[in-house]
Amino acid sequence: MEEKKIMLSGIQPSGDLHLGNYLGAIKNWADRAQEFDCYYFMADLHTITVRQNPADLRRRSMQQLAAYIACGLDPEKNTLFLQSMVPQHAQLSWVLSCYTQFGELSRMTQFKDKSAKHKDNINAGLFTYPVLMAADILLYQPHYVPVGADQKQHVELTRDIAQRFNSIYGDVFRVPEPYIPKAGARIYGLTTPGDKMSKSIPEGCVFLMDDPAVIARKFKRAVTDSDRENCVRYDPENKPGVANLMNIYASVTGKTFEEIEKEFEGQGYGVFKPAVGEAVIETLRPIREETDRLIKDKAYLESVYKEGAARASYIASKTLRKVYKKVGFVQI
Ligand code: ATP
Ligand code: LTN
Repeated sequence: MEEKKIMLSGIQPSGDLHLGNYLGAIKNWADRAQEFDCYYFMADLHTITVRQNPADLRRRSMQQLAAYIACGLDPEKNTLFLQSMVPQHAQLSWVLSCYTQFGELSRMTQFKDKSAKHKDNINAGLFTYPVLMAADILLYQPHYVPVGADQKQHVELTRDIAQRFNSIYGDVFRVPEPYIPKAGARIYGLTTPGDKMSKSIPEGCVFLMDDPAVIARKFKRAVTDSDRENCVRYDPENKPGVANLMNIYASVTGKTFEEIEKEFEGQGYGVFKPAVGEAVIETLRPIREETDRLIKDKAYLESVYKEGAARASYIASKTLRKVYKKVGFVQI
Protein backbone atom coordinates (compact mmCIF):
# COMPACT_ATOMS: atom_id res chain seq x y z
CA MET A 1 0.00 0.00 0.00
CA GLU A 2 1.22 3.48 -0.84
CA GLU A 3 2.17 5.57 2.21
CA LYS A 4 -0.20 8.42 3.04
CA LYS A 5 1.04 11.95 2.50
CA ILE A 6 1.54 14.08 5.60
CA MET A 7 -0.42 17.21 6.51
CA LEU A 8 0.28 19.49 9.46
CA SER A 9 -1.08 22.73 10.87
CA GLY A 10 -1.71 24.66 14.07
CA ILE A 11 -3.77 27.50 15.47
CA GLN A 12 -2.87 29.71 18.39
CA PRO A 13 -5.22 29.33 21.37
CA SER A 14 -5.05 33.09 21.84
CA GLY A 15 -8.76 33.65 21.19
CA ASP A 16 -11.96 31.72 20.77
CA LEU A 17 -12.20 29.95 17.42
CA HIS A 18 -14.28 31.73 14.79
CA LEU A 19 -15.86 31.10 11.40
CA GLY A 20 -12.73 32.42 9.62
CA ASN A 21 -10.56 29.83 11.41
CA TYR A 22 -13.11 27.15 10.62
CA LEU A 23 -13.64 27.88 6.92
CA GLY A 24 -10.04 28.96 6.23
CA ALA A 25 -8.35 26.15 8.08
CA ILE A 26 -10.08 23.53 10.26
CA LYS A 27 -12.83 22.52 7.80
CA ASN A 28 -10.16 21.77 5.25
CA TRP A 29 -8.22 19.68 7.74
CA ALA A 30 -11.26 17.62 8.62
CA ASP A 31 -12.27 17.18 4.95
CA ARG A 32 -8.83 15.74 4.18
CA ALA A 33 -8.36 13.68 7.33
CA GLN A 34 -8.97 10.32 5.62
CA GLU A 35 -6.56 10.97 2.81
CA PHE A 36 -3.53 12.18 4.81
CA ASP A 37 -1.50 11.33 7.86
CA CYS A 38 -2.37 14.43 9.92
CA TYR A 39 -0.77 16.39 12.75
CA TYR A 40 -2.75 19.26 14.26
CA PHE A 41 -1.74 21.19 17.30
CA MET A 42 -2.55 24.13 19.58
CA ALA A 43 0.28 26.64 19.00
CA ASP A 44 0.42 27.67 22.67
CA LEU A 45 4.14 28.58 22.57
CA HIS A 46 3.32 31.14 19.89
CA THR A 47 0.60 32.83 21.96
CA ILE A 48 2.96 34.26 24.58
CA THR A 49 4.50 36.60 22.00
CA VAL A 50 1.54 38.69 23.17
CA ARG A 51 0.69 38.80 26.91
CA GLN A 52 -1.83 36.13 27.89
CA ASN A 53 -3.88 35.58 30.99
CA PRO A 54 -2.64 32.12 32.16
CA ALA A 55 -6.06 30.79 33.19
CA ASP A 56 -7.61 31.89 29.88
CA LEU A 57 -4.75 30.34 27.91
CA ARG A 58 -5.27 27.00 29.66
CA ARG A 59 -9.05 27.10 29.14
CA ARG A 60 -8.76 28.05 25.48
CA SER A 61 -6.16 25.38 24.80
CA MET A 62 -8.52 22.69 26.09
CA GLN A 63 -11.52 24.20 24.35
CA GLN A 64 -9.59 24.30 21.09
CA LEU A 65 -8.66 20.65 21.45
CA ALA A 66 -12.34 19.80 22.07
CA ALA A 67 -13.30 21.89 19.01
CA TYR A 68 -10.75 20.13 16.77
CA ILE A 69 -12.34 16.81 17.69
CA ALA A 70 -15.88 18.21 17.33
CA CYS A 71 -15.02 19.52 13.85
CA GLY A 72 -14.31 15.97 12.73
CA LEU A 73 -10.67 15.32 13.59
CA ASP A 74 -10.75 11.84 15.10
CA PRO A 75 -7.86 11.54 17.61
CA GLU A 76 -7.48 7.87 16.73
CA LYS A 77 -6.64 8.75 13.15
CA ASN A 78 -4.97 12.15 13.60
CA THR A 79 -2.23 13.25 15.97
CA LEU A 80 -3.67 16.09 18.08
CA PHE A 81 -1.33 17.74 20.57
CA LEU A 82 -0.23 20.83 22.45
CA GLN A 83 2.94 22.40 21.09
CA SER A 84 4.42 23.11 24.55
CA MET A 85 4.29 19.39 25.42
CA VAL A 86 6.69 18.48 22.61
CA PRO A 87 10.10 19.97 23.54
CA GLN A 88 11.60 19.35 20.09
CA HIS A 89 9.73 22.43 18.73
CA ALA A 90 11.73 24.81 20.91
CA GLN A 91 14.94 22.83 20.34
CA LEU A 92 14.74 22.87 16.55
CA SER A 93 13.65 26.49 16.62
CA TRP A 94 17.00 27.49 18.14
CA VAL A 95 18.95 25.65 15.47
CA LEU A 96 16.86 27.11 12.63
CA SER A 97 17.19 30.62 14.04
CA CYS A 98 20.88 30.36 13.16
CA TYR A 99 19.93 29.65 9.54
CA THR A 100 17.42 32.52 9.20
CA GLN A 101 18.42 36.05 8.35
CA PHE A 102 17.45 39.18 10.26
CA GLY A 103 16.34 40.74 6.97
CA GLU A 104 14.00 37.87 6.18
CA LEU A 105 12.24 38.16 9.53
CA SER A 106 12.01 41.95 9.17
CA ARG A 107 9.95 41.49 6.00
CA MET A 108 7.20 39.37 7.59
CA THR A 109 3.91 41.25 7.39
CA GLN A 110 2.51 39.62 10.54
CA PHE A 111 5.52 40.96 12.50
CA LYS A 112 4.99 44.43 11.06
CA ASP A 113 1.25 44.34 11.89
CA LYS A 114 1.64 42.93 15.38
CA SER A 115 4.53 45.17 16.37
CA ALA A 116 2.47 48.16 15.26
CA LYS A 117 -0.44 46.90 17.39
CA HIS A 118 1.62 46.10 20.50
CA LYS A 119 4.15 48.94 20.56
CA ASP A 120 4.83 48.49 24.27
CA ASN A 121 5.89 44.85 23.85
CA ILE A 122 7.87 44.27 20.66
CA ASN A 123 9.66 41.26 22.12
CA ALA A 124 12.25 39.00 20.50
CA GLY A 125 9.70 36.16 20.35
CA LEU A 126 7.38 38.23 18.18
CA PHE A 127 10.28 38.74 15.80
CA THR A 128 11.46 35.10 15.73
CA TYR A 129 7.90 33.70 15.68
CA PRO A 130 8.21 32.47 12.05
CA VAL A 131 11.32 30.44 12.97
CA LEU A 132 9.34 28.55 15.62
CA MET A 133 6.63 28.03 13.01
CA ALA A 134 9.24 26.64 10.60
CA ALA A 135 10.39 24.23 13.33
CA ASP A 136 6.75 23.20 14.02
CA ILE A 137 6.41 22.28 10.39
CA LEU A 138 9.77 20.78 9.44
CA LEU A 139 9.93 18.40 12.42
CA TYR A 140 7.11 16.30 10.93
CA GLN A 141 8.32 16.28 7.28
CA PRO A 142 4.85 17.23 5.96
CA HIS A 143 3.93 17.47 2.28
CA TYR A 144 1.21 20.09 2.89
CA VAL A 145 0.48 22.84 5.40
CA PRO A 146 -3.20 23.84 5.24
CA VAL A 147 -3.59 27.50 6.33
CA GLY A 148 -5.56 30.61 5.44
CA ALA A 149 -4.04 33.03 2.92
CA ASP A 150 -2.56 35.25 5.66
CA GLN A 151 -0.07 32.52 6.65
CA LYS A 152 1.29 31.88 3.17
CA GLN A 153 4.30 34.13 3.69
CA HIS A 154 5.35 32.14 6.78
CA VAL A 155 5.12 28.85 4.90
CA GLU A 156 7.22 30.33 2.12
CA LEU A 157 9.89 31.37 4.62
CA THR A 158 9.78 27.82 6.01
CA ARG A 159 10.50 26.51 2.51
CA ASP A 160 13.44 28.90 2.15
CA ILE A 161 14.91 27.83 5.50
CA ALA A 162 14.48 24.14 4.63
CA GLN A 163 16.11 24.58 1.22
CA ARG A 164 19.01 26.51 2.73
CA PHE A 165 19.61 23.85 5.38
CA ASN A 166 19.32 21.03 2.82
CA SER A 167 21.76 22.74 0.48
CA ILE A 168 24.40 22.71 3.23
CA TYR A 169 23.74 19.31 4.85
CA GLY A 170 21.91 17.17 2.27
CA ASP A 171 18.26 16.13 2.30
CA VAL A 172 17.27 16.61 5.93
CA PHE A 173 13.87 18.29 5.52
CA ARG A 174 11.00 17.77 3.12
CA VAL A 175 10.14 21.14 1.54
CA PRO A 176 6.38 21.56 2.22
CA GLU A 177 3.68 23.26 0.14
CA PRO A 178 1.10 25.66 1.56
CA TYR A 179 -2.42 24.29 1.02
CA ILE A 180 -4.91 27.12 0.71
CA PRO A 181 -8.64 26.52 0.09
CA LYS A 182 -10.35 28.16 -2.91
CA ALA A 183 -13.50 29.15 -1.03
CA GLY A 184 -12.96 30.33 2.51
CA ALA A 185 -9.26 31.27 2.25
CA ARG A 186 -10.11 34.76 3.38
CA ILE A 187 -13.36 35.41 5.18
CA TYR A 188 -13.99 39.08 5.91
CA GLY A 189 -15.63 40.65 8.95
CA LEU A 190 -19.43 40.95 8.68
CA THR A 191 -19.33 44.59 9.72
CA THR A 192 -16.01 45.44 8.01
CA PRO A 193 -15.88 43.64 4.65
CA GLY A 194 -12.48 45.29 3.98
CA ASP A 195 -10.78 43.46 6.89
CA LYS A 196 -10.43 39.75 7.54
CA MET A 197 -12.81 38.28 10.09
CA SER A 198 -10.96 38.49 13.36
CA LYS A 199 -11.66 38.18 17.06
CA SER A 200 -10.40 41.74 17.48
CA ILE A 201 -13.65 42.99 15.86
CA PRO A 202 -16.17 40.80 17.74
CA GLU A 203 -19.37 42.39 16.30
CA GLY A 204 -18.44 41.19 12.83
CA CYS A 205 -16.95 37.90 13.97
CA VAL A 206 -18.97 34.68 14.32
CA PHE A 207 -17.50 32.46 17.03
CA LEU A 208 -17.94 28.70 16.83
CA MET A 209 -19.44 28.74 20.33
CA ASP A 210 -21.90 31.61 19.66
CA ASP A 211 -25.58 30.93 20.38
CA PRO A 212 -27.79 30.56 17.28
CA ALA A 213 -29.67 33.75 18.23
CA VAL A 214 -26.39 35.68 18.38
CA ILE A 215 -25.30 34.31 15.00
CA ALA A 216 -28.65 35.22 13.42
CA ARG A 217 -28.32 38.77 14.77
CA LYS A 218 -24.77 39.16 13.47
CA PHE A 219 -25.85 38.10 9.97
CA LYS A 220 -28.90 40.36 9.99
CA ARG A 221 -26.58 43.27 10.76
CA ALA A 222 -24.01 42.28 8.14
CA VAL A 223 -22.91 45.13 5.89
CA THR A 224 -23.96 44.49 2.31
CA ASP A 225 -23.08 47.28 -0.07
CA SER A 226 -23.68 50.93 -0.61
CA ASP A 227 -25.30 50.69 -4.06
CA ARG A 228 -29.05 50.43 -4.17
CA GLU A 229 -29.11 47.32 -6.31
CA ASN A 230 -30.35 45.00 -3.57
CA CYS A 231 -29.50 41.97 -5.69
CA VAL A 232 -27.36 38.93 -4.91
CA ARG A 233 -24.56 39.05 -7.46
CA TYR A 234 -20.88 38.08 -7.10
CA ASP A 235 -18.85 41.22 -7.59
CA PRO A 236 -16.10 41.41 -4.94
CA GLU A 237 -14.81 44.72 -6.22
CA ASN A 238 -18.03 46.71 -6.06
CA LYS A 239 -20.02 44.55 -3.63
CA PRO A 240 -17.46 43.19 -1.11
CA GLY A 241 -20.02 42.64 1.65
CA VAL A 242 -22.31 40.57 -0.59
CA ALA A 243 -19.33 38.68 -2.06
CA ASN A 244 -18.17 37.80 1.45
CA LEU A 245 -21.62 36.48 2.38
CA MET A 246 -21.74 34.50 -0.86
CA ASN A 247 -18.33 33.08 -0.09
CA ILE A 248 -19.48 32.00 3.37
CA TYR A 249 -22.68 30.50 1.95
CA ALA A 250 -20.70 28.69 -0.78
CA SER A 251 -18.25 27.29 1.77
CA VAL A 252 -20.92 25.91 4.10
CA THR A 253 -23.35 24.60 1.45
CA GLY A 254 -20.92 23.58 -1.30
CA LYS A 255 -22.97 25.59 -3.84
CA THR A 256 -21.34 27.58 -6.65
CA PHE A 257 -21.76 31.35 -7.00
CA GLU A 258 -24.03 30.84 -10.06
CA GLU A 259 -26.26 28.49 -8.10
CA ILE A 260 -26.48 31.03 -5.28
CA GLU A 261 -27.32 33.88 -7.67
CA LYS A 262 -30.11 31.72 -9.13
CA GLU A 263 -31.43 30.69 -5.74
CA PHE A 264 -31.87 34.32 -4.65
CA GLU A 265 -32.89 35.78 -7.99
CA GLY A 266 -35.50 38.49 -7.52
CA GLN A 267 -35.01 38.43 -3.74
CA GLY A 268 -33.15 41.10 -1.83
CA TYR A 269 -30.65 41.13 1.00
CA GLY A 270 -33.52 40.94 3.49
CA VAL A 271 -33.98 37.29 2.44
CA PHE A 272 -30.36 36.51 1.63
CA LYS A 273 -28.70 37.60 4.90
CA PRO A 274 -30.89 35.49 7.23
CA ALA A 275 -30.53 32.53 4.85
CA VAL A 276 -26.74 32.69 5.13
CA GLY A 277 -27.11 33.02 8.92
CA GLU A 278 -29.35 29.94 9.02
CA ALA A 279 -26.91 27.87 6.95
CA VAL A 280 -24.05 28.86 9.26
CA ILE A 281 -26.13 28.11 12.37
CA GLU A 282 -26.91 24.61 11.09
CA THR A 283 -23.25 23.99 10.19
CA LEU A 284 -22.00 25.12 13.58
CA ARG A 285 -24.76 23.58 15.73
CA PRO A 286 -23.32 20.03 15.92
CA ILE A 287 -19.81 21.43 16.41
CA ARG A 288 -20.91 23.62 19.32
CA GLU A 289 -22.90 20.83 20.96
CA GLU A 290 -20.09 18.31 20.63
CA THR A 291 -17.46 20.79 21.88
CA ASP A 292 -19.66 21.49 24.90
CA ARG A 293 -19.98 17.79 25.62
CA LEU A 294 -16.26 17.06 25.20
CA ILE A 295 -15.05 19.97 27.28
CA LYS A 296 -16.74 18.40 30.31
CA ASP A 297 -14.92 15.12 29.76
CA LYS A 298 -11.54 16.13 31.16
CA ALA A 299 -10.23 12.56 31.48
CA TYR A 300 -10.88 11.90 27.79
CA LEU A 301 -9.21 15.13 26.65
CA GLU A 302 -6.24 14.37 28.87
CA SER A 303 -5.88 10.95 27.28
CA VAL A 304 -6.01 12.55 23.82
CA TYR A 305 -3.30 15.13 24.47
CA LYS A 306 -1.03 12.67 26.29
CA GLU A 307 -1.25 10.15 23.48
CA GLY A 308 -0.87 12.96 20.89
CA ALA A 309 2.24 14.38 22.57
CA ALA A 310 3.84 10.93 22.75
CA ARG A 311 3.21 10.24 19.06
CA ALA A 312 4.31 13.72 17.98
CA SER A 313 7.43 13.58 20.12
CA TYR A 314 8.43 10.22 18.65
CA ILE A 315 8.31 11.58 15.09
CA ALA A 316 9.81 14.97 16.01
CA SER A 317 12.75 13.40 17.85
CA LYS A 318 13.77 11.48 14.72
CA THR A 319 14.10 14.70 12.71
CA LEU A 320 15.81 16.55 15.56
CA ARG A 321 18.37 13.75 16.01
CA LYS A 322 19.25 13.98 12.34
CA VAL A 323 19.63 17.77 12.55
CA TYR A 324 21.83 17.60 15.67
CA LYS A 325 24.05 15.05 13.98
CA LYS A 326 24.36 17.07 10.78
CA VAL A 327 25.36 20.30 12.53
CA GLY A 328 27.99 18.46 14.58
CA PHE A 329 26.57 18.03 18.09
CA VAL A 330 28.00 15.00 19.91
CA GLN A 331 25.35 12.22 19.99
CA ILE A 332 24.38 10.34 23.16
P1 ATP B 1 -6.75 37.19 14.74
O1 ATP B 1 -8.23 37.02 14.91
O2 ATP B 1 -6.05 37.84 15.88
O3 ATP B 1 -6.36 37.75 13.41
P2 ATP B 1 -6.70 34.58 13.89
O4 ATP B 1 -8.06 34.22 14.26
O5 ATP B 1 -6.33 34.91 12.48
O6 ATP B 1 -6.15 35.72 14.78
P3 ATP B 1 -4.73 32.62 13.74
O7 ATP B 1 -4.20 31.70 14.78
O8 ATP B 1 -3.81 33.64 13.15
O9 ATP B 1 -5.89 33.34 14.38
O10 ATP B 1 -5.38 31.78 12.54
C1 ATP B 1 -5.56 30.40 12.56
C2 ATP B 1 -5.85 29.86 11.18
O11 ATP B 1 -7.09 30.39 10.69
C3 ATP B 1 -4.80 30.23 10.15
O12 ATP B 1 -4.61 29.15 9.27
C4 ATP B 1 -5.39 31.41 9.45
O13 ATP B 1 -4.89 31.52 8.15
C5 ATP B 1 -6.86 31.05 9.46
N1 ATP B 1 -7.70 32.26 9.44
C6 ATP B 1 -7.78 33.19 10.41
N2 ATP B 1 -8.65 34.17 10.09
C7 ATP B 1 -9.14 33.83 8.88
C8 ATP B 1 -10.10 34.43 8.00
N3 ATP B 1 -10.72 35.55 8.31
N4 ATP B 1 -10.38 33.81 6.82
C9 ATP B 1 -9.78 32.64 6.50
N5 ATP B 1 -8.86 32.03 7.29
C10 ATP B 1 -8.54 32.60 8.46
N1 LTN C 1 1.25 31.14 12.73
C1 LTN C 1 0.00 30.43 12.66
C2 LTN C 1 -0.13 29.37 13.69
C3 LTN C 1 0.92 28.35 13.53
C4 LTN C 1 1.05 27.41 12.46
C5 LTN C 1 2.22 26.66 12.75
C6 LTN C 1 0.28 27.13 11.31
C7 LTN C 1 1.97 28.15 14.35
N2 LTN C 1 2.72 27.14 13.91
C8 LTN C 1 2.64 25.64 11.89
C9 LTN C 1 0.74 26.11 10.46
C10 LTN C 1 1.90 25.38 10.76
C11 LTN C 1 -1.11 31.43 12.83
O1 LTN C 1 -0.94 32.43 13.44
N3 LTN C 1 -2.22 31.13 12.31
